[in-house]
Amino acid sequence: MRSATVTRKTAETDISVKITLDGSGSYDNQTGVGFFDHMLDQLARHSLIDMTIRCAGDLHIDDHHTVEDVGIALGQALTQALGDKRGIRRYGACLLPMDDALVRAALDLSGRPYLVWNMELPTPRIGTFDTELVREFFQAFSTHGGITLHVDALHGINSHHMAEAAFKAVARSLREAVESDPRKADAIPSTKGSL
Ligand SMILES: [Mn+2]
Repeated sequence: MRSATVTRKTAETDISVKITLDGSGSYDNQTGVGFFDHMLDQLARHSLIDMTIRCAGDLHIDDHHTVEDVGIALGQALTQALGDKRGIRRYGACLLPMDDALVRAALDLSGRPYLVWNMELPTPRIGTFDTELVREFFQAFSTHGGITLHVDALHGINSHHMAEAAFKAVARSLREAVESDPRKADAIPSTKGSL
């Protein structure tokens, strides 16, 4: 089983992340930020990566450190669980509709972090959640997961739907990319010989 546990403690957040790549999409995510938990649950459910996340963050300031630092720790856990990336498909992409929202994600587990983010959420907040933090999460996750990640909103009028479609699109892409490729199960998927 490819899995990882990461703990990360700073003056701003105290986090533990446990993931299993070859899971069934079970989840138990508690960060103290309700909407963010809802998004992390989507990420687990639709990637089929089992995910248990706890974060005690400085929410008396705002949600920023909690969301960003969970992205960092989750990216670190992904890097750790993937190991040398032998036998994985490496690439994943998904075009995901959710009512009015249509979001495209494409990713490469290249070890080269790069985020292209083309999604403007129409409202500054979803409930009490600052919509800027959706990008912040994926910036941290792609940086520490070594992911080249493109996210494009092709359509959308509702911020909740658009954010959720983004998490689901990345989840489905991730599912594809981390899965083993039975035609090349023993090889690292790069002509360089390493990723
Ligand atoms: Mn929802």
